[in-house]
Amino acid sequence: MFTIDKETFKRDYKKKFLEIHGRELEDGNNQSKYEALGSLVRDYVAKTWMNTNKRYNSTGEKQVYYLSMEFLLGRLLGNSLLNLGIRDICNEALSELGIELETLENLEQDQGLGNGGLGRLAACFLDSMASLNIPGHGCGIRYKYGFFEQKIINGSQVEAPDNWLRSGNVWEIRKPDKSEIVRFGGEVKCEDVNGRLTFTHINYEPILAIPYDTPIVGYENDVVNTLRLWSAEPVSNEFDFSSFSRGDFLKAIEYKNSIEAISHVLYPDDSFYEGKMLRLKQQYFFVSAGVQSIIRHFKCHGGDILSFDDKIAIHINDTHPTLAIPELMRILLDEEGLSWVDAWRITTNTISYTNHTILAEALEKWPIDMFKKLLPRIYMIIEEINRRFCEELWSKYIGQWEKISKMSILGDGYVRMAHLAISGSHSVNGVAKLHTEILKKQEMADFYYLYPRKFNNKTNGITHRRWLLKANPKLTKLLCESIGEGWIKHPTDMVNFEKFAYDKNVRKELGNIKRDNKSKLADIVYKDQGILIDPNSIFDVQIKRIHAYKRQILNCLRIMDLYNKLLENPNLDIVPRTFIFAGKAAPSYYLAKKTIELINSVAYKVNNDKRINDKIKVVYLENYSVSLAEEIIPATDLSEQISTTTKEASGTSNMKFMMNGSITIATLDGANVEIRDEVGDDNIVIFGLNEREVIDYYQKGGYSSWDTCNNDPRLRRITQDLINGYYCGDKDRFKVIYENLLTYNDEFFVLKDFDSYLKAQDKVDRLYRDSNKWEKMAAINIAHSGIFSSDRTIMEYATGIWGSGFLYKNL
Ligand code: 26Q
Repeated sequence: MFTIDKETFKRDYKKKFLEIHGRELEDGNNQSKYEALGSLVRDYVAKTWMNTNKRYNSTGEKQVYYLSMEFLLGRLLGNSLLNLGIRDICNEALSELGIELETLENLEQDQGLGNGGLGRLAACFLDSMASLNIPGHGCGIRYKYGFFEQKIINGSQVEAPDNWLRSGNVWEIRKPDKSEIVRFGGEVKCEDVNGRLTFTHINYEPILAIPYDTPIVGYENDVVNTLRLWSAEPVSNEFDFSSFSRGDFLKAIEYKNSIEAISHVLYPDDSFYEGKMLRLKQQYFFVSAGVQSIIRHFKCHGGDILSFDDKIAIHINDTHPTLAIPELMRILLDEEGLSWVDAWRITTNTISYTNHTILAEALEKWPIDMFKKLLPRIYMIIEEINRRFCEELWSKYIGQWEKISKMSILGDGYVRMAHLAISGSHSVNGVAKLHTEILKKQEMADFYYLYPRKFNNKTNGITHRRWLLKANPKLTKLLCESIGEGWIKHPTDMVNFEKFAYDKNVRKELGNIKRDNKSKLADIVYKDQGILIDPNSIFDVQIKRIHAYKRQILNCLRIMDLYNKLLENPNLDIVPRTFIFAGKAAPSYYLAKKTIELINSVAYKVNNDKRINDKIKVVYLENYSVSLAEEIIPATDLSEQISTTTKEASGTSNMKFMMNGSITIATLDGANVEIRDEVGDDNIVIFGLNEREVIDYYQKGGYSSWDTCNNDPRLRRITQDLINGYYCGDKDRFKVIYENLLTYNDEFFVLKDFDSYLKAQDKVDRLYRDSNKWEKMAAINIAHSGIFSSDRTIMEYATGIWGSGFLYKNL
C-alpha cells in the first residue's frame, strides 16, 4: 500500500512546486499551489498505475470496459488523496506549511462531462470497480466543453460555456502513440476474394482519435484503473499547408474545426432524443476508437481472437454506445476474417446493456438516410443483423407481421437503437426493481418474451467514499466511533449502526453534525446570494435536473399554498422551513426553464415579505454540480423524491441523501421503493398515486385535472395566481405552466397528488418537532444505506453480467 510520512511529503511538495513554477512555495498563489499538489499526487499515483497495468497484462484477467457518453466525475484531488490513504497526512503537512487543503481542493474545476444521473452513475462505478479490485475501465469522449454553466439572471436560466480545461487538467495524460483512426462517409466496395465476399471501405474521411487517460484510484488497495477519453483531431496537418499554399487558408481552418467539433461539446439534453448528425458522429467516434483500441491491446498481449469474449466484457451505458455492436462485428468480420456465426457469438457474449429510462421521447432512433451516408459499412452490418433477427422472429411468430415489424431493428425509416442493443447483447438490465419490472411487463415486453434470460435488474448505487467519507467527515467519524471502521470496506455493515438509533447521545451527536453542516451551507448561500437562512429551520431540498416528470412544480405549488396560509395567519404553527432548489434545464426545454422562473419569482416574493416573519425562505442555487451536491446533501433534513410514479427509472440522489441522514418524502417510484423496503414505513414519508393507479389512468383515462382543481379551493387559488400576475407583473409569464396543468390535463398528475403531498408534508412537520424521533429516523436511514453503495451494485454486475472480479479470479 502507498504510504508517505509528513516530512517526506513536505519535501516532495516544495520540490514539485519549484519544478513546475520555477519559484519558491512561499511566493505562489493558491492556484499555483493547487497545481503543484495535483501534479505531485499524480506522480504518487503513477507507479501504482503502471504496476496495475503490468499485473493485468501478465495475469490475463478479464477486463471490463464501461462505454459511456458521459462521465460526471466532479473533482478528483480530494478523492484521490482519500483513496490513496494519505488525505490526513497531506492535510497536516500542508497546514504546517500554512496552507489549507480544503481551499486548494475547492480550486479544482469540476470535471462535468455529464448531464446528471447516468453520467454520475458511470463515475461512481469507476470508483467502485477500482476499489473492489475489478479490472474495469471507462471509455468516453473528452469534451472540450462540459455541461454548460448555469447563471440565474433576473430569475431565468442563462447558459454559458463550461470551459473546464481553461487552466489545464493535471489528471489527464495525452497518449498520441495510442491513437486510432475513425472512418466516416465514403462507400463500400464488395469483392469476391477466393470465394469469400470481402468488403472494403473506400473514399472515407479519416479522423484521428487521440486518447487522454485519467487514473482512477482504488480505495487503499494498490489498484489504479483507467478512464480513457477520446479527442477528435485531423489526421495530419498537411491539408492545412497545401490549402494555405493555394490561398485557401480559411477553408483549411474550417475543415479543422469541423473535425474538432466532434469532441467539442456535451449535448445538454437528458430526456429528449433529437436526431442530430453531430451526436451520431460523437457516438460512432468514441465507440469505434474504443473498440479498436481494446482489440489492439488484446492482440498485442497475445490474445486469441476466438476467445475474446472470455477475456473482455464491454458494457454500454444506455443505447448511446450501441454502435459498439456493429463496430465489433465489423472488425471481427472485415479485419479478423471471422465467419458471421463466430463474430456474432463473440459480440453478443461480450456486450451487455443497461437501460436508464422508460420515457418514450428519450428512445434513440436514427434516420436511415443519414445513418447510411455517415456509416455505410456499419449500416450494411446492421441490415444483416436485422435480416437474421427478423428471420428468427418469423420462425417464432408465424404470420404475426405487425409484431415482427414492431420489433424489427430497422423500421419506419429508422435504426432503432434499443432493439439493436437488446439483440446484440447477452444481458439487458434496468436500474431499480420497479423499473426492470416495467421494462419486462410493458416497454420491452415483446423482447422479454423472446429472450427472458437476458433481462435482469441491477439496482443503482452510489460510492460511499465520495458521498459519505469525503462529503461528510463528521458523520464518518461518528460512524467509526460507534461501529468501528469495517463498514468502509464492507458498507452493508453500516446496519450495525441501527442500535445506536436508540442511544440518546448518538442521536444528539447526529443532530449536532447536521446542524454544523447546515451552518456551513447557510454560509455558502449567504456568500452566493446574500440570502440569510436559518440553520434551525428544516432544510427541505430538491436538487436534480429540471423536468416535468420530476415535478419541481408540485413542490413549488405547495410553497405557494403555504405562503397563502401564512398570509392568512402569520402565526400559523409550523416549523420554519428553508426550501432549497438547484438544477439545470435543457436549454431547449421551455417548460423546464419556465419552472426555474416560477421558483425564482416565488422565492423573490416570499423572501421579501416581512408579514410572514421569516417562517419560510426559498433559495435557488445556481449552477448545480457534483461539488455543490457534496455541500448540500450533508446539510439536508428533507429529501424531495417526488417524481410521478413509474417515471424515474431509479434516482440516485435519494440514496446519497439517506446515507447522510436525511428523511425522504417520496412517491413509490424507482429506487424509492427499495429505500422504503430497507428502512420500513415508519422511517420514510410516502405519498401519491401508486404504479397501478398511474398505469390505469394512462391506459384507461378517467383523470380530469380540471375537476381536481375545481374541487379544491387551494388549487383554484394557486393555479389562478399563475396567470393573474400575482408572482410577477407579466400575466403571460407562467401561462405555459398553467396550460400544462389545466388545458393539457396534467400529464404528470401534479394536481392529483397535491392533496396527498400536503398531508405528507404536514406529517414531516409533526415528525421534525420531536427531535428524538427525527434523529432516530435519520440513524435508521444511515444504517440501512450501505446496500445502496455502488460496491454492492458493481459486485452484482461483475458476478451476474461480466463474469469478472474476485469470484472468478481463482477459477
Ligand atoms: C440522448 C440522445 C440525444 C441527446 C441526449 C441523450 C441523452 C443524454 C443523457 C439521454 C439521456 C441521458 C441521461 C439520462 C439519465 O441520466 N437517466 C437517469 O439515469 C439514472 C442512473 O441510472 C437514473 O437513476 C435516473 O432515474 C435516470 O433518469
